[in-house]
Amino acid sequence: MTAFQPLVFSGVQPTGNLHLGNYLGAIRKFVALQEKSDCIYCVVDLHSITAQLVHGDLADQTRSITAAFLASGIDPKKHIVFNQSRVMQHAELAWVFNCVARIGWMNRMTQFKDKAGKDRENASLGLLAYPSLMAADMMVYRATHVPVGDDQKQHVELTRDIAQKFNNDFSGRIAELGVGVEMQVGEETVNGFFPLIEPVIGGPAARIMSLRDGSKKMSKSDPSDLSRINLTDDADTISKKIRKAKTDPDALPSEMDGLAGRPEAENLVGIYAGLTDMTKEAVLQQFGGQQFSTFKPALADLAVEKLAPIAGEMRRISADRTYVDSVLRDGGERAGARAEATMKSVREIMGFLQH
Ligand code: AQP
Repeated sequence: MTAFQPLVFSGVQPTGNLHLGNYLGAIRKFVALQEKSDCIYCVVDLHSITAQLVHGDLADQTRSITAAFLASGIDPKKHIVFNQSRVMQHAELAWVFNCVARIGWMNRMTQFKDKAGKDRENASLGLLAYPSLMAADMMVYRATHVPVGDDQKQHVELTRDIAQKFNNDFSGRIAELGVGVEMQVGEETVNGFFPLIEPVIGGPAARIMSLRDGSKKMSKSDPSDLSRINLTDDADTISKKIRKAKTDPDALPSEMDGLAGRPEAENLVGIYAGLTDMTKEAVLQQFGGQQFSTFKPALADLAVEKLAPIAGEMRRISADRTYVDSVLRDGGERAGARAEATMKSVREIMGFLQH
């Protein structure tokens, strides 16, 4: 191979209702990227047990995320949609990466610190090793691009570090077996087995914050339902949540500088921009000088207009459980074949006796 084939991979955990942050930060990008690239989208159920081992409704949550992918416009025939636990090569490569990565690298991950909180000793080993499994998710397909929200940036950088260390540690075997691919690393052209994946992050909605606290990201696991807009919320609920969203008493500014130190105001402007594909600057040009009593209803109408069709489609697709399961089964088979091809080379590179 002379260059890695462009391939997009990303995943979402089945840990609760999808919210506007997941949609604007990730799923909308998934949909846009499928027009020009080969894509694999995964419901990462193995990740969901890192923070909470027992889930009464894991299978239904998995179906619900799948329905959200399909309702948002992901095409499971042209691309691959599946749930992670069907393809055990993810876990196999994660074990290899656990041995490539260093404990210090994992200890530096801010998401681990946030999720483990003060009681770190009591967090699962899986939560600490989560980024290693995430790296394996992408590298088991030798993916080149990953659309994610800003909160995942550090994990993507870690994936590049793991890939680079594997490529360096096994450079001799990779060359000997002829399974490497030429790639540019800084000034140098090197031959490696795993690509250095690029994150696809950006735009005004890369990090949507809680509606109750502009310093915390919108999250499925926030105990307050008022903190997020779920993709399944009805029009009244969306309007109520936006009406109750925390703001300040000042009018919206006309320039970005005027949003400094006003995280809640900036968040609502970012949501409006994300939903309309405008920049925050353009939103401020439109609404600068207006009070939240004017802006909030406009935002609520927009959110309802954009999200209601997805919620309706999700309900329709979710009602056909046989169809949803068949999408995951078919996707799992196709993903499994690709993952096994990578793992066959990995086992050979590492020298595991296989015959
Ligand atoms: N607030 C957000 N703004 C923008 N993007 C976001 N994402 C998550 N929250 C925001 C992006 O959504 C994708 C799927 O996320 P995930 O379910 O795999 O895990 P997460 O990042 O841990 O999301 P949550 O909602 O906060 O879930 P819990 O509460 O279970 O941890 C990712 O691309 C993520 O960046």
